[in-house]
Amino acid sequence: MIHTASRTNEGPSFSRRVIDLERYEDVYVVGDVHGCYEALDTLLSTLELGEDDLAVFVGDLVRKGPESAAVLERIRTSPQLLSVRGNNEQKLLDGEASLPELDEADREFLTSLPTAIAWEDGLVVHGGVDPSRPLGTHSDGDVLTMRSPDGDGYDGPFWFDAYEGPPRVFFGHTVLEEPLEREWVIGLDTGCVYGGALTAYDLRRERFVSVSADGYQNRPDAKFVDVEKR
Ligand SMILES: [Mn+2]
Repeated sequence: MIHTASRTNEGPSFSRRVIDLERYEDVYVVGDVHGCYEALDTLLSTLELGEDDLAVFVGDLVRKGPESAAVLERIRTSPQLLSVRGNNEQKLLDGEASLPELDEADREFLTSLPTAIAWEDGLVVHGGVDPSRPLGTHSDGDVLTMRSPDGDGYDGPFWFDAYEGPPRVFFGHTVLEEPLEREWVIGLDTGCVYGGALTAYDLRRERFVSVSADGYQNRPDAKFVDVEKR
């Protein structure tokens, strides 16, 4: 009889890579890039990552902006850069969208992306988690697309207004006017592809590092969430 590892008793039912943060010096978590290679390059230059540093991306590396292939190549060839899967990577994998410029190495990289990257008291996912349910009950699809537990719209209520960890969740997917820093949530999608900023959270110094970005798509103001005004 072949014994396969059961996931039921070993944590959440979504795919997860666990890392040991003590292995790294500086650690950053970075918001949605969406093919904005220039902004990515500027941010990485600003962070000055050394061999012992790490940056984890919240997914949505691709689509909407002009240089998805360059973004993927940069991330997959840099040992200091890791990413979770976003809903836009999932759309490519599911055949719901296509980017003809991607090559076989890009596709293998997309397939390899976990839904979550976790450490002792932190969790990086693209969308978020439903505050009304235990983490272990979430599927890959749940954490990829969570915005409001009641739907995918921008009308709220948003999951991150009700969530009380642990773990602290680092997320993108919902475009924010400003990065969000609360005890249990760090929101990082500041809409670089819409002319906002590309944002990193510096875990060691507990501060944001943002670079401004050229916009490639228009977005109505109502779809930038202004957390302070709600
Ligand atoms: Mn996105």
